[in-house]
Parts: sequence; C-alpha cells; structure tokens
Amino acid sequence: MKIKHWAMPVGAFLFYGSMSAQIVDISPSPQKIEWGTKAFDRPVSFNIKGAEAADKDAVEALRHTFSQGRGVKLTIGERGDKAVAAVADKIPERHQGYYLKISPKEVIIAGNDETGTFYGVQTFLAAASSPEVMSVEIYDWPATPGRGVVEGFYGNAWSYDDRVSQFEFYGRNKLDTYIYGPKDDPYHRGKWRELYPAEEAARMKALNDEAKRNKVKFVWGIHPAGDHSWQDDDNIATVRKFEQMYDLGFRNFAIFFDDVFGTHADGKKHAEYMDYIMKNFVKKHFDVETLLMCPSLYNKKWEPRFQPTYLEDISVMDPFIQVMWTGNSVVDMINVEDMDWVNPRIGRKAFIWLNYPVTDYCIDHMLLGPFTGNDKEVAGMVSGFTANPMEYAEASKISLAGTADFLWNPIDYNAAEAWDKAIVDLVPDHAEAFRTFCLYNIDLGPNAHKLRRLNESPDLKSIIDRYEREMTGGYSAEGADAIEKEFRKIRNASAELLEASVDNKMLAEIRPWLKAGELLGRRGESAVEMYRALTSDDQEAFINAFVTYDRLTGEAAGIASRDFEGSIKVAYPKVGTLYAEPLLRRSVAAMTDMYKATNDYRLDVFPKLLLENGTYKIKAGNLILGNPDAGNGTSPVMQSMEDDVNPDRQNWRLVYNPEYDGYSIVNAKDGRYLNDMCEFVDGLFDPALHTFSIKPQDDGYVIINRSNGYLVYWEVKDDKVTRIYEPETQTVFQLVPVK
Ligand code: LOG
Repeated sequence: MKIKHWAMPVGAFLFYGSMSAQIVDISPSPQKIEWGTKAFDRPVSFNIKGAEAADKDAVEALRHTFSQGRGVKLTIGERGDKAVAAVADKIPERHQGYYLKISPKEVIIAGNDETGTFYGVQTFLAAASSPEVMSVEIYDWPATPGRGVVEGFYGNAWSYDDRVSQFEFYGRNKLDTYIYGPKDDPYHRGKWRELYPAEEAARMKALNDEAKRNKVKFVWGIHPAGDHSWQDDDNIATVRKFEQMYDLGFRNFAIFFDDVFGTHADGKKHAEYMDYIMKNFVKKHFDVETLLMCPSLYNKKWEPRFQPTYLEDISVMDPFIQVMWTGNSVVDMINVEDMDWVNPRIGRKAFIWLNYPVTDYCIDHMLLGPFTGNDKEVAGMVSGFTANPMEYAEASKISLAGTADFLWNPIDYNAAEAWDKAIVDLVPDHAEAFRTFCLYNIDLGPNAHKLRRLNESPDLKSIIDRYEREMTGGYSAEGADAIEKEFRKIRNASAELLEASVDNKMLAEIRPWLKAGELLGRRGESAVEMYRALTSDDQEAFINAFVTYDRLTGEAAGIASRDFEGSIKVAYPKVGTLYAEPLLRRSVAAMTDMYKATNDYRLDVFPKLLLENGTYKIKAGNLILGNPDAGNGTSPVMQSMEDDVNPDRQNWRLVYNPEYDGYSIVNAKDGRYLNDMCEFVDGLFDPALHTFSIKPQDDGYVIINRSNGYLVYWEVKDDKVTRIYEPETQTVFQLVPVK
C-alpha cells in the first residue's frame, strides 16, 4: 500500500502516529513507498557492506554524509552484486530503478543499475535527514526516460560555478540529462568550427566530470546551422570538434538547426549531414551514447514556414538519432496530441525541448511559479524531456525542481506541493518570505509567444476583486487596510530577502527583482495613503503621498540587472505585472484625476500629459493617415487628399492609458485599434501591442511601440506605415487636433 504523500517540504518533518519519529516528504515522489515505525536516531554510523562492487559515486555520496563505523548494517549494490543478491527479486526491473529499505536492524540500497543505486542513496539521504529516522520500504523508478535541462537560451550563458551547482541539484533531484547549447557561447554557435583552447577545454572536461559524479549525462551540443556550407570541409570540421570533445571524455552529442531559415533549413541536407556524423564519428567509436538533433522545424506551428517535406526528410535518419521538439508552438506546454502528431512524422519518439522557464523573450520577468500544464501521459511518448531555463541559473531551480518531480512520477505529481517543497529546499531559512516573493513573479506579461500564467498574486487579486468596485464609489476603510496589508507583505518579504541575499547565491542572483519587489510594496503603501488622504480631504497628505509614490516609481524604473563585465543582455526587472502593477497605475491615475478636479493645492507636482486625450489627424509631410475601407481592410493608408465627405475616416482618437503608460490609437469611423505594425486589430485588444509611446521630436512626434521587450518604430513607406526596428529612419508625424 502506498501512503499518501504529505504536503510537507523536503527537510521538514511530520510527527507520525503516537511515536515521535518523523517521516520526510521525498522529492521526486517515489513510485511506491510505505513508512513504518521509528528505525533509529541520528547521529548514526553505518557498517557498509558491498561498497567495493557498488557504484562508486553512490558510495561516495553516502560516505560524504555518514560516517562509517560499527553502527547499523548498510548493504549497497546493484543487480548482479553479491551483496544484494538476497533482495534481487525486490529490485524493480526498470532503468534507473532501485529498492530501498530502512529498518531498525539494517538499511538496504539496491539499484537495478548504477544510476539506480545512486538514486537509492539520494532517497536514503532525504529519508534519513530527520533526527529520528523512520523505517520505510521504497520501490522506485522514473516514468520518463531522459529528464533534465537544455541550456539553450539566448543571452548570458551560465558560468562554470552555475553549472557545477546545477549538476549537484540534478543529482539530488534525479535529473539525468544536461544538454549544452547556450546560443551566445562562441564555441557552441558563432565559432563552432574552432576547437576549445587548452584552458577552456580543461574547464569543459572538469564540468563533464562533475556531471558524471552526479549521474548526469552531459550532452555537448554544436550549432553549425547558420553558416554550414553543406560541403565536406564543414562536415570534417564538425567531426574534428566532436573528436576534441570525445578526447575530453564526452560521450553524448547534439547538433542544433534551430532558428535558421531558407537554404540553411533544408531537411535533406540536415539528414545527410546527421548520417555523415553517424558514419564518421558515432560508429567509429563503440561508446558514443547519444546523438541528438534539434531540427529547424521544431514545432508544429512553424510547419508552413519550411519545405513541406522537412519532417519526412529527416525521418529517414538513422534511428539512433533523437529529434528534439518544442511542441505545438515555440513556447507551449506538451500535450498528448502534440506527441501523436509529431512522433509518426519523425519516425521515432520526439525528445522534448520545453521552452519554460526560459525568459530570453521576456527578460524583465522572473519566472518563479509552479511547474504546470504538461499532460502526465507524455512521459511514455517521449525519448527524453528537457526544460530550457532562465539565464538566471539558481532561480531556475524553482521551476526545475517541479520539472524533476513531474517527469519522475507524473501520476502523483502535485504542482503546488512540488513548488512548496522546492521553496523550502532552496531557501530554507526564509521560506515564507520567499514564497510571498515568488507569488509576485509568476506571469510572463504580454509576450510574443503568448504564454501567460494567470495565477500571480492570488491574495491581492481576490482582494482587488472584492473591494475595488466599491472603492471607486466611495471610501472603504476595510478595502484600504486589506490592500495595504498585501503591499506591506511583499515589501517586508522583499526586504527580508534582500538582507539575506548577502550570503545566499540564489537571492543574490535575483537582487534587482527583490529591489523591485520592495519598491512595489512601498509604492502600494503610498497609493493607499493617497486614497485615505483623498477621502479625508487632506490635500497636503495626498500630495506628500503622491510625491513619494512618484519618486519610488522613478526609482523602480531605474533598476537594471546584469551589469557584470561581458554581460550581453540587461534586464529591467518587473514584478507583479499581472495585478499589482496595473492596479497601482490605474488607481493612482484615477485618484490624481479626482484630486485635480476638486483641488488646486500643488497641482504642479503632477506630470503633464504631452498630448491631451482627443481626436487628431496623423500627418507626415503632405500625406494624411486614413481608413478608406472603414470596417474592412487590414491597415490604414497614407493619402494625399483630405477626405471631406467622410472626415472621420482620417480622424484618430488618441487615449492615454495610465496602466500601460501609453496611448491607444483608434479610428474614429469604425473604432478599430491599430497595432504595433500599424494594422487594424481584429482580435482582442492587447494593451501591450496596441498602446504606443508618443514622443516629441523635431517639430512633430514619433510613434513607438515597446510590446515584446524591444522597441519598434513607425515609418512611412510609399502609402503605408510599417514597423521598423531601428529608430534612424522613423517618421516624424504631425498630430493635429481636430476641433
Ligand atoms: C530557440 C531557443 C530560445 C527559445 C525561447 C528553440 C528550439 N530555439 O524561437 O534558443 O531560447 O526559442 O526564446 C527559440 O526553442 N527560438
């Protein structure tokens, strides 16, 4: 019988029955576990049997924690070893499976293979981490074949220390795969043909050794697709590089063809190249374990962009080669239907490259939410499953702990519990504060890939839902108190973590977000003060609170991350963007308007709107932006004549949206919004894509959209307005108010 898992974190203990012994919640959750009564107390020493024949990394991990002595008998080994022969029929006949028994008189750790023994030790170390160790019997194995991480993002690659820390974490969490593919590492992509210089090579070797100690398969990847000539010399260059890695001890390899198009994305060429590597590298050695490829067409949505036969062309590759796949689109969770679609097309089980929690396309956000959204049946339909993380290695562990738990035992996976466990495991001394902080760092904000997480700051959301409507009607002291309490909570939590960040690697890494969290809380408190002052008619208090709010908002806007030497990407941390930030912007704007309508004390402190809300003609030179097919047509056109018959077709309503600090642009005739590309919006209004910064320049205005983390500008080209990425040639428009 399997005892239900308790919602208790790793390292926290539960009183069990009438005895004061403690059971521990083990992560990832074992397949079958049965707790008994108390076995023994710590400290304890073990009389280890079988160590000579057992997996040496497993034995080392054991000896690292426990001293050897005349204490409790501990037998360790894997199937076939004499030491564990007596329990041979109890060992699950599964890849990486193990049997673990703790009883008052002995401990048995018996793996089905070496990794199984190592994982048995990991579970034993967790189960025996409480002062009083419980008897337990565990039968365990992973549901998913290859579990881990693909370091495959654009931006600052992980450091040596980051990776060492990851491998230790993977070992503990039973993740067995790490794929090396940082896009901006020169030896992976830019200078893929060049061999590692001696010093770099030594570091790579050391990393691989570290991975091995933790039973992590280090898959070394190369990205030649951008400029491969498809000629022999580049094939030879690839083998030469692989041979260097082979000599350093690498046995697992990958070739990436992602994010290349046109002639670089030729399926036939890719398949020929892969088969060349099979023949001239893999088959020349007896012990190469893995050859992975990431195709150019790596998600279903992109099918129309490539040759119609791309997947068929690569499906004929040697079956040894595994093929990566991100799912239904670039950034998406993985469902059964996705696998049903792709597997027959590539003639093998796809190897998942999950683009989560990667943030290279929404870098201002920190993704610290629970790991959710993948179908549990997927485990049996893949040849591996790796997650692409954030460039923030330590912070990625929150999500990756969930990934590990999910992949090991999807049936028993509980995202909320796994998340709680990870928080306690990673920040044990400040778990409560960190949990609060994580709750404000879950959603990705509006982004190009349209993945959202709507479970951010649930407490604040329910308070907003409950009070906001009644608060706009009048004063709700209760509502103000409740909202203030939430803002104080995120402020205090962030402040506590900031202090703790001095000697905590993860907290140090996310320090800019902690600062943003603290400021968010303080701004919230100021906004509540404004509200109280407004309703008690205290002008001075209102102005003081506004000035504080405004100053803190400016401070928050100035926070930047990653200013270390060699950094290639800077983030401007955003926290609480789903509810907290919009609430502040919305309510401060509304309160300011109310104040201005009835008071005249110190109106000078409020920033002036550059352009009043209203109706405008949008002109460039002697052309005028119009909507001749009002109601139809995908985009407006620049016209040379004023429309006297139907002037509204050339009239545009500009409305400032304080929540997004930008203007929306709507045609006065048919009410359709314009988007970043200066096209009419048919679907839902997306405030990020459909609001604009309008800035004075020369004797007019430039129109800028900053939807997806990068800026786009408007430029008149022939009779259309188009979106460009560099400001040099952007158009200066005249915005002429219509009376
Ligand atoms: C890249 C990846 C990047 C991710 C998210 C794959 C296979 N390739 O759109 O390097 O981190 O999306 O931005 C990708 O996903 N391309």
